Amino acid sequence: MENKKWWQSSVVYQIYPRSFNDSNGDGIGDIPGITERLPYIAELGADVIWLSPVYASPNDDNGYDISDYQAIMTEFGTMEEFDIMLAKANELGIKIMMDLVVNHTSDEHKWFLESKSSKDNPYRDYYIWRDPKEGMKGGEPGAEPNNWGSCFGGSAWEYDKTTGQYYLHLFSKKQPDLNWDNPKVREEVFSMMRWWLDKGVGGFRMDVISLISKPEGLPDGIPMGTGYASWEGCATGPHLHEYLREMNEKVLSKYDVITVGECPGVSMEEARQYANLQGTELNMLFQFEHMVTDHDPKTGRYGISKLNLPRLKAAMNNWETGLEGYAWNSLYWDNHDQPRAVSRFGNDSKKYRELSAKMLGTCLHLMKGTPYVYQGEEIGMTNCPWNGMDEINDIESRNNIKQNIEKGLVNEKDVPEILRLQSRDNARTPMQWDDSKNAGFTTGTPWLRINPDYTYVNAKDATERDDSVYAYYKKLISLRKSSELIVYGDFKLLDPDNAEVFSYIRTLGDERLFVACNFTDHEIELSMPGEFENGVRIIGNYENEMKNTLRPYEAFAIKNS
Ligand code: TEU
Ligand code: CA
Repeated sequence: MENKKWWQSSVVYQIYPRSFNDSNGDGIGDIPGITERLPYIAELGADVIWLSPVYASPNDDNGYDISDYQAIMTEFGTMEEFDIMLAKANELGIKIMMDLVVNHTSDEHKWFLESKSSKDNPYRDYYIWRDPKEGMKGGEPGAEPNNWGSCFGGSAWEYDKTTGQYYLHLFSKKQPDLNWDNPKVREEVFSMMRWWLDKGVGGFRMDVISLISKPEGLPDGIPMGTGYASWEGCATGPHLHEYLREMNEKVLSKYDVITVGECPGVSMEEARQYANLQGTELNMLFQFEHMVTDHDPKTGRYGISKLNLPRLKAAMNNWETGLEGYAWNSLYWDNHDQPRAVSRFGNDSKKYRELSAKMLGTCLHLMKGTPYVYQGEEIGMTNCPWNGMDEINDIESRNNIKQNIEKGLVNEKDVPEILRLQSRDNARTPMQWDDSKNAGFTTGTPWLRINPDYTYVNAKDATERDDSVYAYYKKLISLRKSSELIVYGDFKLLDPDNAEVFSYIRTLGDERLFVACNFTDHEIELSMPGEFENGVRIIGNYENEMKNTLRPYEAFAIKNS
């Protein structure tokens, strides 16, 4: 492997600040609360923290709508408290990777307040404004400039009476898209990035970076069941790689940082450019193919989803092999936008929760790429048993389920089940620290419901037991640090059509690793490749080793010598 990079053998831990740890009893997680828990993350063995946005924001999308990139959200604390947290993390050998949200700003950002004030304001072209459709009156249905839909439901265009034009918002109408074709916008972003890097942050996760260049002329897309064209259709416009190369040349190449681009809708061809090994754009990317393998095509995410293991394996295999030799991959089961891994891909019953969480950790962490651990995944946190929409905060769940009901794609009676399966709030229930009131997250009233299983799913219990999911994740993470085979070995999927077992082989020189994971609650006969018969088991989630069978949710890895 030519020019090895530190972030290729790193493990990243993601914090969603609002739900991580509340230090002042207002029911909302904050930066001093993060500082308190840094030793817990260091103990796990993570090298980097991906910090979801902490910037000033009106919280229409919980911080992904930024009103000042160089100020801290009041609820989260002060810039001084951020500096203390940063210094403490760096002292512990943990880099802070900031969340760079520059496809859009908040509509309360000063740039947008200026831009919307008049057509000839110097900031007008910081955003994307268009006239109503030819011959139609602004604001009337169908007058939008094209048929693009917002990720959060409805049209991606909002009519502004003051100037008689529409502005583009691929997310909420309080998140107007920046116009990256404007060099002034690019310079503003680059100087803000330098400001954070000069403070000593360790890199950036780049929010929906695949959307920053839009298709020429903003043409209509292919309408979905909702009547709108998918917002993802904007991915990879004509200037995208030009802008990322410019960002790399002017900013990133001057620092030794980790960067990961969030790229919904990305093709393999494009991905190989985004995360190319020559380092001219970003280090790695988040693709989404494995995140849609359980979706019902009729409803999209917000319907009754169901695990389809062969599809999941094919998606993971596609990216493990498709990037090989061209680009670097990220590895993740969940994040702040996705349901909890153990509920979605494993089994969150009392009997199998820990076993299947360890199986999922084995399956993911022994693949090729940089693994990401989402807060709570390391203790096997589960989806929340929501009763209904009134408990839900997330704008995406609320708007998309409402839209699916209006379009007759789902029934009202299915809403609780859909929420339990797919709401982003499953990942946003407060971190469960111990079995005391409010799971030790806050002494106040938590901003979002706490999962009732906190009495037995919590970090205190997990860090006290050596057979916990946390202890197992620690082993997986330290294995990666001691093995070039795990970091750099190539990946070969075995038995692709098998709907119960996910097995694969890693190879580096004459070193080989066989990984087998049972995704079911029953015992399965396993035909082990001969070369591993006398191999050495390097990790497994059952105490004793059995060679030719996989017990319920059993996972193990065997080295060939
Ligand atoms: O996510 C964009 C995005 O693709 C996600 O919304 C995800 O694909 C979707 O939830 C799937 O249903 C980023 C942030 O991670 C997300 O939290 C923000 O809401 C969004 O961008 C807008 O900034
Ligand atoms: Ca707080």
